Amino acid sequence: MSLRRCDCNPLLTRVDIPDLAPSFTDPTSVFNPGAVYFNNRYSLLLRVQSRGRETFLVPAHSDNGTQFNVASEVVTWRGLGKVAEQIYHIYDPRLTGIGDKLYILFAIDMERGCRLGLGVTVDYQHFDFLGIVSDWDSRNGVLFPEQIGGRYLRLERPNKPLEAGCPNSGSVIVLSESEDLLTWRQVGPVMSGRAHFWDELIGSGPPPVKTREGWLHLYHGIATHFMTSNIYQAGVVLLDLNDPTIVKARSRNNILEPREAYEQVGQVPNVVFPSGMIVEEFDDDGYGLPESRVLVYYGAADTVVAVAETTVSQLLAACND
Ligand code: BMA
Repeated sequence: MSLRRCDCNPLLTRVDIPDLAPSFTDPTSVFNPGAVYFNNRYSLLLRVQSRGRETFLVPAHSDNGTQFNVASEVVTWRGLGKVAEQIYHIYDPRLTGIGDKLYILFAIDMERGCRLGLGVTVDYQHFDFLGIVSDWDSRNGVLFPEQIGGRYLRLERPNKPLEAGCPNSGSVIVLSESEDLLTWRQVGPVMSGRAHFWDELIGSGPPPVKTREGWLHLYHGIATHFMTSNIYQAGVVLLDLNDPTIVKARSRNNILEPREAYEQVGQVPNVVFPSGMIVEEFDDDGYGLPESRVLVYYGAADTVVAVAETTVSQLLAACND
């Protein structure tokens, strides 16, 4: 198997989260973390859900990637007050370092639906809200770590109504571009869900990582079991370095599926949701080294955080399974 769960799993559960009154005490769950190696440490941005079902983002840091200290403060966004409309939840942050800045793309649930929001930090202590950066309903936005052809690029999964009474979701990941990170246009589709198979609905996982072979990208696929239960799994694709709308290879099988009790049982059963990926070694030109250790952080059953380990070359091989 290309992804091996760490013995330490579940990596973080609600008992690892300190009481942070007035935001929360004794929270319900912690899941879907963003992850990055930034300023010489492994850092997560945790999605913590209170018993009031409010959502908070909480930093956590580590020296080795598998033992984390959770900060005793929640992220407060400077500049968020300029949004007049009520925001219900800010969640599923995806982290991308560009130069000395760390950008955070996240989903925002608000009255008009779900939008992508963008934030930035340089020290992982002060967080600035930059704006709502999708005019359309969208989720699972992930920023590329460098400009390509003079443009910033991101992958995202626009949301469409699927069935009456069901939340919006989607089966197409698209590429979008921007000159200034704030105003975005959709360039075109990158990949679609495969009806009847493990990835009927899809959405980006962690931000893509540059390798000599192409952009390595994890995504989640959802098998919709007669619309009664959704099974969230992880897969991997390889996108062309110069034109990431071109899929060079895509795993036929999932590379991680709910098998452990902490993945199968929780507030949303049968979910592995990869949201952070840290490649430890790059060459001088910024390409991930084939033998580099890769840590994949994921939410399990919308209840706990888990981590799995692999290498760049194993993920590349899985693209062609
Ligand atoms: C998706 C998102 C994720 C969540 C998953 C399973 O639509 O809301 O945040 O982990 O559903 O509930």
